[in-house]
Amino acid sequence: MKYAFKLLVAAFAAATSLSAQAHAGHDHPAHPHPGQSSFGDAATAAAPEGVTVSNCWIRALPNRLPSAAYFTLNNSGDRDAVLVGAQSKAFGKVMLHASKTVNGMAAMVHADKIEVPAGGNFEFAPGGHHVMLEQPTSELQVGKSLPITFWFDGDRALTSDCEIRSPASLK
Ligand SMILES: [Cu+2]
Repeated sequence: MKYAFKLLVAAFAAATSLSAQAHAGHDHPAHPHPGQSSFGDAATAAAPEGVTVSNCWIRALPNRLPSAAYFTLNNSGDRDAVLVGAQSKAFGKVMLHASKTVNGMAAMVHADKIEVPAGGNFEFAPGGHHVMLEQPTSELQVGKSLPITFWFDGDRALTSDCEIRSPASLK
C-alpha cells in the first residue's frame, strides 16, 4: 500500500515536471479569456466589410445598476459577419446577452457570438438581445452619448456613439 502510494507520487511528479518542460521550451501567448482584455486595439482594427451599426442607444438605469445597449447591425457585405463581443471605456464589464423565458420568468443568458448573414440584419432590442453594461465608471447622463466598440470575427471592429436614454425608453 505504501509502495503504491510512493509510485503514485513519483508518477505525479514526473508528469508535472514533464509538462513544465513542455511549456518551458517555447514562448506561448497568454491564453485568451472572455472579457474585454482579449480584444485588440479598436483604434487600429479594420472595420468588417459592409457592416454598419445603427440607432445605438443605451437604456440608463440609475445608481450604477447594469444598463443595456440596443442597436441594429446591418451587413451589406458578401460574407457573413460574426459579432463576438463589445467593449466600452465607460464600463468595467460589457457582455453580449440574449433574453429568454425560463419557467415563465424572464432571464438573461450569455451570447458567445451573433451571426449577421450577408445581406441581412440583426436587431438588438428590449426584450431580446442586448449588450449588458455593468460597472459604469461614472453616473450615466440622459441625453449624452457614449461610444461602444463592437468586435467581429477576424479582429474587425466598429465603434458607434450610443445615446443615453431614460429608464422608461423602449426604443
Ligand atoms: Cu443582460
